[in-house]
Amino acid sequence: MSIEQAKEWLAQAESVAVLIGAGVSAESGIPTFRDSGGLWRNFRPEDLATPQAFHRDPTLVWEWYEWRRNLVRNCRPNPAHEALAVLDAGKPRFLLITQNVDRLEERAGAKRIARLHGSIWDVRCTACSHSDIIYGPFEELPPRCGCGGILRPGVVWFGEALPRQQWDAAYRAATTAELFLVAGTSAVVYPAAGLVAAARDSGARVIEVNLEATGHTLAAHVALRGPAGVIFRELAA
Ligand code: BV8
Ligand code: ZN
Repeated sequence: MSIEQAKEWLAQAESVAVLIGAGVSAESGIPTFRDSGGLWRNFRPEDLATPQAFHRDPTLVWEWYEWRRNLVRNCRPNPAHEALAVLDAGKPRFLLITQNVDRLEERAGAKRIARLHGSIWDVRCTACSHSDIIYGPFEELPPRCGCGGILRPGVVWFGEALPRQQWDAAYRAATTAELFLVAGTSAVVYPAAGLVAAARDSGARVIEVNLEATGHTLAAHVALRGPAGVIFRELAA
């Protein structure tokens, strides 16, 4: 089984679902969560990406997110994002299911996206229902709402439910697609990681794109080893 087999399946498929993680944004210069070096000052996401951490120290959590926002703001979509946008434009049924919060998929032109873990540009007030999209750097951390309440990042933290509509669309696509691609994700975080087995159990052909073997590799029919930007460019060629 190789890239040729993957290209053939991709050409044949009328319905394609793709699950991506931080590895797909790595070639844009955004560090992943669990690769060597971790994302930030050796904190684990499980320690910072939680409502408890935010409640305990909103400034520390915001320093992490502001650091990432400044990084992402200066990054560009890479060939993997661009190839996924081409795939989206060319398939009758397609859904790009992302765990990433950088919105680089959208900047590359992808249209049919299910955003499972929110967006690093979204903010939500912890006191009133105000929510907003703010791209610029904040004057002060933690940023405040007009009502005086503290704003939180509009992302899904550990222990928080995924946005219902996004999850339902992702689950429906994963369990009805002929072809399911899973790329740049370490298969650690649920329920997103569960989509791979759900797709496989529903009869989809499963292709994994990753630098190394992961918990998804056994469920994949084809495992393509290498950087997502290189492999997706080849697949879309
Ligand atoms: C939920 C926030 C229920 C946004 C993230 C005990 C207590 C509480 C919960 C749990 C528990 N045990 C399990 C859980 C469930 C928990 C979970 O899964 N925990 C894990 C750690 C065990 N999940 C949750 O809590 C979820 N919510 O279950 O709610 C519920 C239901 C109803 C009502 C209330 C509650 C919420 C999960 C979302 C957490 N938020 N982030 C942000 O700041 O970004 S998760 C975080 O990890 C990011 O979103 C990231 O996307 C995600 C997954 O990481 P990956 O994307 O896979 O990145 P990683 O670095 O791990 O891997 C990179 C991969 O890329 C590697 O494989 C590498 O080889 C590869 N790679 C690198 N470079 C390249 C490459 N591949 C190709 N090319 C390259 N160039
Ligand atoms: Zn408010």
